[in-house]
Amino acid sequence: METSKHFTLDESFDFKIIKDLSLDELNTLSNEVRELIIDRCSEFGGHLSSNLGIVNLTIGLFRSFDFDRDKVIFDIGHYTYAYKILTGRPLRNLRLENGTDGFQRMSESKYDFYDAGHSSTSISACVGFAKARDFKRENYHCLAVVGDGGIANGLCFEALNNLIVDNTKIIIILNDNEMSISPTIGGLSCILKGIKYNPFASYVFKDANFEYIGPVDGDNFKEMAKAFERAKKTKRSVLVHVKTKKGLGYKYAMEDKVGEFHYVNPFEKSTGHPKRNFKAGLISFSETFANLLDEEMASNRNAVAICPSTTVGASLTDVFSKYPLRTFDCGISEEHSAVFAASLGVNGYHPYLFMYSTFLQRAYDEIIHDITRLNVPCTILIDRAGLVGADGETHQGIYDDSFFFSIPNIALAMPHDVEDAKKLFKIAKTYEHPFAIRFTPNYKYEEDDFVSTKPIKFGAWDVVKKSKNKKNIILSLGPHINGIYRAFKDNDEVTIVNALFMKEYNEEEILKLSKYKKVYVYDPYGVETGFCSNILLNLNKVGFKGKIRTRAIPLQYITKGTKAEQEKRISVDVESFIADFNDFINQ
Ligand SMILES: Cc1ncc(C[n+]2csc(CCOP(=O)(O)OP(=O)(O)O)c2C)c(N)n1
Repeated sequence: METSKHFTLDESFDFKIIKDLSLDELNTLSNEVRELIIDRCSEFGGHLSSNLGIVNLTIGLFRSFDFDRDKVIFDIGHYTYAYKILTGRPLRNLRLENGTDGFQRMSESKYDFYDAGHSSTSISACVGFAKARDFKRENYHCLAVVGDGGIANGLCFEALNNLIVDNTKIIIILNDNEMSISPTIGGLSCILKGIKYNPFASYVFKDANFEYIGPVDGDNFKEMAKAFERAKKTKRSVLVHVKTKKGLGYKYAMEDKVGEFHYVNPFEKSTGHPKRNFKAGLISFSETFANLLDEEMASNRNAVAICPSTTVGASLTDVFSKYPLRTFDCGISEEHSAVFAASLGVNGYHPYLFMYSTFLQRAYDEIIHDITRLNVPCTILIDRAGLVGADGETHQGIYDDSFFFSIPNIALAMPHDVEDAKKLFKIAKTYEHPFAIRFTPNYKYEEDDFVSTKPIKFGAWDVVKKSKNKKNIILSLGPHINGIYRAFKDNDEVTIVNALFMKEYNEEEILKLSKYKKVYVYDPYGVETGFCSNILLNLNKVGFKGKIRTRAIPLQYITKGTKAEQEKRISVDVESFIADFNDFINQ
């Protein structure tokens, strides 16, 4: 296994050797694990900084625990690269269809004890593991490793609240690198910083009826071993506070104070710059909405913006630093952010609430109970709608439209290009009720794309191309409209309609649709219980007599791959649609 302090980090690596390594050897192992992480991320992309920061802590865990018996659950699961490497998964084809997953996956290894992707579930899951252990009268340690960003989310507080009155013992390892995606925000991070300077602050944890150990230097193997051995012996649950450095070992990641190396696309190791120009030919909806927000903030003192923890990915860093008093990154806090937005709406402000589709799921109740029930002006900008590619099943942005269809008072729209986006945003600014706009992060621009020159009216669909008769109609939405347009622009028996308004569209749109003999509804951005089902329902209501076919994302969890692969796998790509549509109209 080991040849003169060089480790073979492949499927044959046996983590049991870690317990016998000298301090020098541990440092060599840690450098080599970091090198492999940098190599793989530079080739495939991934969560670089968090993974570099946690390597020594992970090695420290292997020295003190035995994961053939003990169970560890990593919060979010995005910083498990070192853990994967040390359990014989050297990140081959990282995040590709047949490669290593970017998160912990029970289906991938017996050492991944739980699945995650969304933040702050680790302590709750760990309490469940510990309860099951106690029920079965078994004897092993249950650990939750959680970041200083993740632990500030309400879900962790619910778990801690439960734990305080429970005699189940778990070990919480707080991986404190003072960063979430960007620098950690909020009161808890001040308390954590305070512990470093003022040991009395640690009583915040002690008072909560579990032990507190720390702060421990996460680069010091001896200190970690001492702390972990102590944690193993405590009777009560215990929190070990470990200080780590995000980006450790890679110059550009260490210098990053904004969060740009938290998640990277493939990059040149020597410069830290993206390998291919990922933006070539791509138009960013995220940047478009960030610029529209900037203009609105400048002209309207009542505009406020909220984005829980994803400001970098949503291209909001500049506008948030330009208007610090009216913009809020509240940390990982989707539920709080939604209620915060609703209450600003009640008080006469117009909140712009930016969330990724997948994380908006956390705010489902607050959207019903607060934003839409109170029916306040609130624009929800839903980024990363549709299939997301490499992040896989925990991050797909395909459920939001389906859940909006069961909620009153909220309009939902989707632009197919930047011009649509601008027109929809203009409507949202003066709309007095909740209005959600969902969009893919970007789309590929082609010279012969369809561009609408007409103004948009609230609730109206956009006719992309009209046929000479009422035989066939395609109702679709989002950037794939361009591919449909290219395929059928010269077919005078096909009408194409861009359903800009997916919800709260005018009744007359359904009446017009029902006049056609064959209707095909194609929604490659949402599950089949969303827009497609809604059109079926409404056509039924008006007594539609023709034929109808639908194509949307089936109700399955869609695992990682590139977006194109995922679309093909479930047959929602434009080519599959075109073939099926031709079959439909030729029957
Ligand atoms: C509910 C939810 N909201 C947002 C995210 C996006 N996200 C992924 S990693 C991350 C930062 C986590 O910070 P921390 O827990 O401190 O870990 P670090 O990456 O700094 O090591 C965020 C916000 C998420 N995964 N889940």
